[in-house]
Amino acid sequence: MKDNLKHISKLMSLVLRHKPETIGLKLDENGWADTMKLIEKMNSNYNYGVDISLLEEVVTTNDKKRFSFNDDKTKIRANQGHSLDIELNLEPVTPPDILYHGTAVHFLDSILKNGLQKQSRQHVHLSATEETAKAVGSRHGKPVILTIRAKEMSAKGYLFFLSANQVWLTEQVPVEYICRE
Ligand code: HQG
Repeated sequence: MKDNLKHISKLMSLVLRHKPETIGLKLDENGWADTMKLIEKMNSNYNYGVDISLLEEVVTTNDKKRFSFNDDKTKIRANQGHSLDIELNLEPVTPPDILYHGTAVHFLDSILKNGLQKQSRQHVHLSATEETAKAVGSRHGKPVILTIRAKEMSAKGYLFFLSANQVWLTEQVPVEYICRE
């Protein structure tokens, strides 16, 4: 991704997931920002020269498809990863038998004692592939991939959601459903 697009994307992750107040932006209860307001507030705080076509480029070229517009592009939001208390309004979906969670070795003791907790985010994030899980885990240190018996969890009543960018989300994963590869 071009440098400028990367800066814009990072700023959007910050304001659309965690701290809209950094640029004086407000999100609605479903995490949507007014597209024009976002452009105006980014430009009044940073010199990235954002306009609608740059924003469209970020949305379509973003490596993890982190953001979506609504149908008429008047609103924009992050697809997942929020620490803000917003309601994404996703429908529960039955997961595949197995999902993966990538983490770092230094978290293992705690995870195998307490299960996977959502920490500062709104959900625990799970991946459909080991490859993605490894990349997620590597962000925190030496990666380790955990196998989650998702279908069994779902049969016991735990809810799973699939974000618009194909990240699996759930409230927590108790220890008994976690295997170390
Ligand atoms: C760990 C990125 C100790 C958990 C990625 C993780 C993802 C525990 C860390 C998205 C624990 C939280 C989310 C416990 C969980 N004890 N550690 N009981 N339970 N943990 O960043 O899943 O690039 O909040 O294993 O691709 O790493 O931002 O979650 O290591 O989809 O778009 O606590 O962020 O996407 O870290 O990553 P995070 P995550 P973006």
